[in-house]
Amino acid sequence: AHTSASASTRKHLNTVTPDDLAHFAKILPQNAILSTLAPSSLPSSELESYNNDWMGKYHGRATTVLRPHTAEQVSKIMKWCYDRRIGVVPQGGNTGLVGGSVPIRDELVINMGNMNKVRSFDTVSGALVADAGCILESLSEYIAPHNHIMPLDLGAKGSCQIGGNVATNAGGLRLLRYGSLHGSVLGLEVVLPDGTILDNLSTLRKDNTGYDLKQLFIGAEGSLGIITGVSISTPPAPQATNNVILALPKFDNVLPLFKITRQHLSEILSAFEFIDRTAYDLAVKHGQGKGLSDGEVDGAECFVLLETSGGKREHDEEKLNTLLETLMDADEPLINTGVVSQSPTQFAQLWRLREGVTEAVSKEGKAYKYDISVPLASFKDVVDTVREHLRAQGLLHENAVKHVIGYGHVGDGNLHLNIIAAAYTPEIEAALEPFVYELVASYNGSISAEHGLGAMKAHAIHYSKSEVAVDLMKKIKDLLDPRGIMNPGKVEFTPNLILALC
Ligand code: FAD
Ligand code: 2HG
Ligand code: ZN
Repeated sequence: AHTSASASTRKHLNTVTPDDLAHFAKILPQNAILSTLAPSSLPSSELESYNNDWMGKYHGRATTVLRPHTAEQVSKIMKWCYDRRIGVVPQGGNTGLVGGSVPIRDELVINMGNMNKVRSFDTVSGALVADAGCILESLSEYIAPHNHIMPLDLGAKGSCQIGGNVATNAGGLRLLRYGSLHGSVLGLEVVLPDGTILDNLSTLRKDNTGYDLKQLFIGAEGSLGIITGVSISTPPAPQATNNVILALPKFDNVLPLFKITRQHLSEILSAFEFIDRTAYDLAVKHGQGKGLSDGEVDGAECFVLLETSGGKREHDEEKLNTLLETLMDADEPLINTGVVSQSPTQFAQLWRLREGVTEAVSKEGKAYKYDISVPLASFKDVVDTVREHLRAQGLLHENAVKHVIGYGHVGDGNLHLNIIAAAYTPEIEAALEPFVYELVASYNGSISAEHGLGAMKAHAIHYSKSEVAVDLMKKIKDLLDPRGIMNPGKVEFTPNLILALC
């Protein structure tokens, strides 16, 4: 197991006992309580999917998982856990990539999967109010007949929950167009650590009465409370969408390509995503989408997937075609070639190439994931520097690190650096950390652009935030969660006490 936790986490918290279980049985129906403790006595295999993360990197030892149906039930559970000082891990779809959604030890897991009802949808304003456990894709399907879309989209859409999205402030593939959840979330219902329900489920677009409290919980990774309801602004569905995959002879062309693309497409540009050659080859190898023919990828160092979303198909296509002609006709073309999707199926296949990289990577091996914000011009240098560092350490071979790849959201300055290894080992981790964090800090970047800190990076917040900022965060955490029961070991601000467990 590769986890890290503060020593204080372990000392002050109590574990779940059969007496606690008896109390939970007064709050929840029996089928909403999963426990290896008596009297349930389930085999621990029944809790495997709740104790292990998506990557198979982080492993908890929870004895008990609760699956409440209502905010009132969550409130009663939290009140009990507060009084009893039981550590609690809020869990959504468990697709997080930083070890935030599984316990570090045997904390109680509160899984939100049973809270999956849409509460209301306003077809005029587009305000959607839903239980936190609603799956992102189900919400997209719910509002599609009303010609609205969710303001965010990500590869994990089929499993991640809107509450988890908000808790991680997930970015994803539409951020360039619709901005972050700090802008589109209108209100939240949150159960605080002592069981108090903060009902802030407003559907108002404008409300400047005092502090905007919901912002505290967006991206707090379950460290301040459990989100039970989300009110979110959903934009009208675009009338026309197109996408195109472009093969570039060299990385240096990405920046000028981004500039010229923005000039030509302006308001209709809705995504500009980057995939390096190895990431592309892995996506193809593991059956994630179809793009260019073998001949077309020859000589390509990297790829860009761009999407347009606009109001009129002919207008958008004309703009896109003019851009492509300009690119191809230049004296020194920025691209080798490009494929424009010709059908909804091909549109989805091109997107799959980009969205499917994470899945392809997990089929190829065990990934160390660094989700960083660095200047766009340095994307390739970062990937190359880390690869050379691993080579110098003698770790770049089939039995250790197989690939070092880069892909991500160029439009947002967010690079996903993935180091794909045969297995998770202490040697590889020691070679990567703090090396990668120091490298990111040297660019004044962020060690977590969109995935959060979780168990992986809680101790490393100092690489991206000043002492003053961290101190203020600690005060906020202490104010809202004075007993430190919420998601212990993640977003904890006790870096000096961190112990690395391997
Ligand atoms: P979980 O993984 O269950 O939890 C994540 C964190 O939120 C944990 O700390 C947990 O304690 C907390 N949490 C969950 N629910 C609640 C709640 N109701 N109240 C309080 N805290 C809660 N992320 C991106 O930002 N952009 C991407 O493009 C992207 N693509 C991905 C693609 C794939 C294939 C995968 C596997 C992951 C991807 N992710 C991406 C990461 C992940 O999907 C997102 O972070 C997602 O938002 C997590 O949602 P979840 O419901 O699975 O939350
Ligand atoms: C993406 O943009 C996700 O595809 C996942 O944020 C990135 O797996 C990763 O490192
Ligand atoms: Zn991403």
